[in-house]
Amino acid sequence: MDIPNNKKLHQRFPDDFVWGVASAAFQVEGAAREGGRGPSIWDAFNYTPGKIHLNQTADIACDHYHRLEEDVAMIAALGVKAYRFSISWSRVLPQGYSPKNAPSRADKSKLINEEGLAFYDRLINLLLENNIQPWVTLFHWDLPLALQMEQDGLLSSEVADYFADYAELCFSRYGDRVKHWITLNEPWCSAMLGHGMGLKAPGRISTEEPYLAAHNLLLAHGKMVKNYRDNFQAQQGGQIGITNNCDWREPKNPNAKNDQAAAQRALEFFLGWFADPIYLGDYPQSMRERVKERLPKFTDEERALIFKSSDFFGLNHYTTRYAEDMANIDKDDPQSSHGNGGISSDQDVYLSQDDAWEETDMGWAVVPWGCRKLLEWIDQRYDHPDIYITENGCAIPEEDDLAKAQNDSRRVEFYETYLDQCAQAIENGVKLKGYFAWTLMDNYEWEEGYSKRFGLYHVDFATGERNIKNSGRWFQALLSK
Ligand code: GBH
Repeated sequence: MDIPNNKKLHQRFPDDFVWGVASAAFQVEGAAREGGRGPSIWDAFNYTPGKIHLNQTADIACDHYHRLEEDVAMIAALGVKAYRFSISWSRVLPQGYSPKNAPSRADKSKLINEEGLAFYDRLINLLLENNIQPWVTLFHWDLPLALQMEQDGLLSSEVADYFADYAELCFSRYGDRVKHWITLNEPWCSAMLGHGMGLKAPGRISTEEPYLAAHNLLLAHGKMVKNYRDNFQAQQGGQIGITNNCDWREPKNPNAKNDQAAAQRALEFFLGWFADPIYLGDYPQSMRERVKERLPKFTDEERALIFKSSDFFGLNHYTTRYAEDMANIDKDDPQSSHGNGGISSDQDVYLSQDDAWEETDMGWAVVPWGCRKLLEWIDQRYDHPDIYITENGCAIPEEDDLAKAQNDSRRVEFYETYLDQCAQAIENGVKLKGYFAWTLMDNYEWEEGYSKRFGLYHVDFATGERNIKNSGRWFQALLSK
């Protein structure tokens, strides 16, 4: 293909801008029952019939566990200087517990899995040898199954302490080399999709549990950060933050006051839910008013733990929808409860898409300007934080045909237009400091199994063979300027 001339685009980003690619342990590693790894809630969800496309499992996934050298060489070939990956908690602590907190019934001799720890040592060292900075996510949804079964998972008031002890093990083993930590990936998904809508592990459906799970995740984040700041940061000199996800909400009728309010409310229920306690000290007022007693309250101690607990603002962004006030909508219309991205009766927001917007293979609309508007909203609401886009990308239908998959011009266009809007945001004063493409290679797309491909590299899941797509070449060209 003709690689478009992207020199001008690259010049619009500062020299120290962090360019990276991202992945997550459960989606790429495979080796589910090798090297002493224990199961996570996602292994159990995989094996529950009907939860995953064609009941596909992540037992092998990209077999990254056995292809480490090859995969790091692929990252290096892109020209990126940062790689965001996650650690599988149950690979390093197979029972979930660490020696600090294990109940007496646990098998103490097998709490720490040195073989699992050694895998990430190899990965980190390989990256550094290739001049690539590791950006480590501590939790990308794969809670050790033992903590779900024995401790009520994210609904347990004690789960935050387990997070903190697991994180401490990672800081102490890797913090000499890892200078960028992300505590949680998209707690909104664990709370809403995992405990509200039943779409992700642990598959629960409730109008109360999402708020409790979210509260405990915020406490877990706060405790992990406190531990790092108190015991490691001064000596190791790294940064620690959280990654939240948010899709933009645009008022359906930009001149209607109640649509403007609906869009604002939808953003507060989505991103403000997690970012307000960290940057402003409490849940958004709109949530406190509407969710009432189902929304936990912070004690003074909890508030202090969470307030200002992120050194940077991690953002995953994929799409945009229109928002309008539920009062506008015919509630008898079965469509009216569709796609609210939250508990609709709490938000009273109706979401929709424009017929003119192109959709990706996930059904998510491609709306580059929504990315800029979201960056500007964050910049204003949270007083100009350093923002890193830790995920952005798209799935397009590629089936298994290699030639077809490699010619992914729609993905090239996606990156080109979204990055153009990122550059505009920077030109408008937003402190956007980095951008990670999702994702390095086609992988296990959670409940969609292997049916949705987001990679810059194509993966043949029958053979494990990887091949670069044109979008990968486009990044090479962009970064070689
Ligand atoms: C991320 O989650 C995950 O971190 C990653 O593991 C995953 O592979 C990747 O995205 C691709 O799915 O505006 O109502 O249409 C994505 C979280 C939440 C993003 C829902 C899209 C659509 C809501 N997603 N959102 S809507």
